[in-house]
Formats: sequence, C-alpha cells, structure tokens
Amino acid sequence: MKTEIVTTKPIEGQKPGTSGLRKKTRMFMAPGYVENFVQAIFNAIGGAAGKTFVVGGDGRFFNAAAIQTILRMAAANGAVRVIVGQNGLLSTPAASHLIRLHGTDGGMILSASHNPGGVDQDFGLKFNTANGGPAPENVTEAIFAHTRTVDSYRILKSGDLDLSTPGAQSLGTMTVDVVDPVQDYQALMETLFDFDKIRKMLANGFTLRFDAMHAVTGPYAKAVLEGALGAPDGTVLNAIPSEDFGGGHPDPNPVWAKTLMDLMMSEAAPDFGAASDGDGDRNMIVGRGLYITPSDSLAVLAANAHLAPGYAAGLAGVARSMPTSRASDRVAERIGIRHYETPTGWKFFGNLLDAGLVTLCGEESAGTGSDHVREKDGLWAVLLWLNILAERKVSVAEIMTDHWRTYGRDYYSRHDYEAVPSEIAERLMADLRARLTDLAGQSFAGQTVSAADEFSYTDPVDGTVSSNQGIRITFEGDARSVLRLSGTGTEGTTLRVYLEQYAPPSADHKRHTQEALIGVRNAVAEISGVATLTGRTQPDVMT
Ligand code: VG1
Ligand code: CO
Repeated sequence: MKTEIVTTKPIEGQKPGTSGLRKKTRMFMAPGYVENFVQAIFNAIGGAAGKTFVVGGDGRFFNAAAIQTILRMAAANGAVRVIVGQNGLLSTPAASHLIRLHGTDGGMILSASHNPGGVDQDFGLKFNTANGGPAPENVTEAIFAHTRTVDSYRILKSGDLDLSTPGAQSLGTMTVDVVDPVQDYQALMETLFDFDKIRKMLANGFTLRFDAMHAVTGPYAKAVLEGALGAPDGTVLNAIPSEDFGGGHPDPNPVWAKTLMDLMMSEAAPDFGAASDGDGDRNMIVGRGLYITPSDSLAVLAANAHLAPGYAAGLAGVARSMPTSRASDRVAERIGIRHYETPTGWKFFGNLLDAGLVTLCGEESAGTGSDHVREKDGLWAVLLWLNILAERKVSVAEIMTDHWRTYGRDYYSRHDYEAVPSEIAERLMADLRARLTDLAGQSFAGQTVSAADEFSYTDPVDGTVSSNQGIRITFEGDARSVLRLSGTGTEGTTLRVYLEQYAPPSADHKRHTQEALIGVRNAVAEISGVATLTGRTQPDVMT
C-alpha cells in the first residue's frame, strides 16, 4: 500500500471550542477538512510515528467515513496500532476508558454530543490525551496553530476496512484492533458498583426507564441494565443508535427528553427515569414526579457516593464548573473535603483528577463523572444513583427532601438564547464587561448586586490561567447569575444565562423552580438588556 502525501492549504474554521471541533456536517465533509484537522492533531503532538490511538464515535451521519479517513492517515503517519469500536461505535466514557486501559497515546472521538446529527446537522471531532481526557487548552491551541500552517497531509491509498467484526487486521504496517465497545466498559462498572444489590432491588419490583435517545448508549444500557442487572426488556427506550438520532436532539434535558419527562410526571411513572446524550457522557435523572437538576444530582452523589463499593473509602474532593450551582460546595464543606470551581468544559477537571485532588466532578449541563475515567459518564451516574437507592431503600423524592432539609436548596435553571447573531451576543457581553466594576451596590428590579466579576481560573496543578470564562453577578439574599457564550454551537452564538437562588434548610422547598428564580431573572434581564439587544422576550430553551 502506498502513502500519498497530499499538498493542502489551511481551511478556515478549525478552532476547537468547549469540547473539540464542532461544525456543520457538510463543512466536515468538504474536501480536505477532516484530513487537515487530523494532520494538525498529529503534528501538534509531535507526530504519530510509533504511537497507539483509540478511535470511535457516536454513530452519527459521517461517523463511518471519517473513521476510515483517520485510520488511513494514522497508518500513513506511522502509528503502530489503532483500537477502534466495532462498527465505529464508542461512547465518550468508553473511549476514555480504553485509552487508559491500553495506555495509548490518546484517542479521537467523533461526536457533536447533544447536537443533532445528519447531513444538514452537526458533526464533531475531539482529541483526547493519554490520560483519557479531552486535550487541555495548551494542546488544543497547538492543534489550532497547526491548522493554520498545515501544507500537506499523509494518507494511505487503500480501500475501506470492514469494522463489523471484532479482531485484528492490518492496514499497511499498522494493526487495527476492532473491539466490542461495551465489554471493557461494563467490566469497569462492575468494579465500582454493587451489581448484586441493584439486581435484587430490580427483582423486588423497583422499576426504571432509560431513554438512550437513539444514540450511542443504547447498546451499553441494554447490556448493563437489561443484561447484567436483569431489568425487563423494554427498560431501555430508543436503544438502537441511528445516524440522525431519530430526527431529535440527543440532549437529555426536560425539553428534548420530553417523552420520558411526561411519563415520569404521570400516574404510570416508574420509580426512576434517566436519559443520556449522543455520545453517552451526559445524564438526566428523574424520580417519580420530580426532575433532579444536574447541580443537585452532583451534590447528592457527593453526599452518598461512599455507599457504592468503588467510593467506600470516601471522596478526595469534588469539583464543579463555575455556572453549576453551589449545592455540591455545601456538601463538601460539611463532610470536610476539598471543592473546586473550574471553567466550563470537562478538560478543566483533568489535572485535578490526575493529581488525586478530587474524586467527583460535575457540570450543570448534565455531566457527572469520577476518577474512573477522564470524561463525564452518563451510564455511570445512573448506576451510582441506583446503587445509592438500593442501599438507602427510599425513593428519589425522599432522597431529595432529606438532602434539602440538611443542606438547603439551590433552585436552578439555565436559559438559552440560541442562534443569536454573533456580533449582538458579543456586544451584550462587552457592554456588561465594561460596567462590571460599577454594578456592586446598585439595585435592579428590586435586587441589589453584591458582587460582579468575570471568572478567571488558575489551574491549581500547573498554574495555567484561563480568563474570560463567564460573567458572574451575585445578589443580596444568596442569588447568583452567570452569563457566558456557548462554545459548542454551530449557528450564530448561543447566550447562556444561568440563574440560581439559595433557600436555607429551614425554608419550604416545594416552590416551582422558575417562580423561585423570578427575582434574579428580572434583575439580570434589566442589567444585561437581553430583550432589547436580541429582540427576544423569552429564551429558546429553559432547562
Ligand atoms: C456545553 C456545556 C458544557 C459541556 C459542553 C460539552 O458547552 O455547557 O458544560 O462541557 O457543552 O458537553 P457550551 O460551551 O456550549 O456551554 V458534551 O456532552 O459535548 O461533551
Ligand atoms: Co456529550
């Protein structure tokens, strides 16, 4: 087989965002687009010669073709081995695990996560480093720099490989190992959780539904929940991954997982409901009649993780992204463990996990995970909840009531304004930034600002500074709002407005979330001028 060295020139629009490179699928399909980016990755990490990688994706449209290109390029760049999921499928947490299990030099994950899939929808490509986690900023910046200078890429002239059966095959001098995507991941879960206990709880009549949203967790949830744990057939909904996720957004929140939400709020609700996203790293948890915000879920898991065998020794600490509510901080303070606040994006947790400073991490966007891999992990969060429920033998609602009685409640919601023209979104942020120092002490819609700043993070392990990570405004009476621009959208700019209001342990915790937030919502609307600037009176999505 012959290596071709193809002359190329840089292509615009290859700047990695919150979670790798995410663009319209047709952009990825343009000649040379994938090739340039993959060559930039190899160049940025000092070449691929002699190296081993993991490759897999969420099965969306263009997944299979992109993987064939990556394999041919890895071979032509001198890689010795690539481990690839059968049929090109690997959930993000499973890919992270394989990188760690086999000690590879990194991996490439093909996904646009919760964004819809299809030829007119979204595609993505993310590089993970040898620790199994998303490349940190210095690596993504190096990759981006190489996308600006790349002038040729190497690719093997060969036909497509058959990735439908596990086993080893050769591509030039490189070995391609096709592996079952579920097996090693499932084995890892069995080391962390008490499968016997969960199995008994299910056999005794505990009911659940897991919505895989036509995405990659279908096969994982089938094998673990219906297979190993013996839940009845039909427990996993929408279990077969499809190229366009059944035409929906594979985003596990009350808006996009509405069918499951409706079931959970009905008379026919099972004891427990959950959903995961396109690439299997997010989770939504719902009890009978009660949605659990991801921020609360992180706090509950932090308070109860020791009930699962994998965490019986207790937690080193817990980290949350800045816009995530402070509910997990309250738990950490009470049980006397470290807590950290990081910028949005899982890559910022990597150093804390590697250094053993934290065990659990979470984001308000439905991401929760631990030091078992270096990504957030949807099915893991579901299993940890089930393990806790099997130990405590109470309902999800009882767990929450008990939690709020102990710690107080952080009412929480995120309001997204999608596809705002970029210059308007940027102007809104710039106007606000210019006024930040004057805000403290002023009142807006009856709320007095106690502090306002822009979040800048210094990594406690390597000292890297990441600035401009979102504007924070706190109000007297323990309310907070955060404003930031999304780094995963593919159309215009998404403005995210995060709202929270704390109610102490003695208060009544049965208020409707949006009502509990009305004060901070009106105040931040007045401060930011969001309605005037965007022409919108309502957000597009409230989660
Ligand atoms: C969003 C979320 C963030 C998450 C990121 C990737 O980013 O807010 O918390 O880490 O998606 O999630 P942004 O920049 O659009 O707010 V996923 O499931 O892609 O891996
Ligand atoms: Co995801």
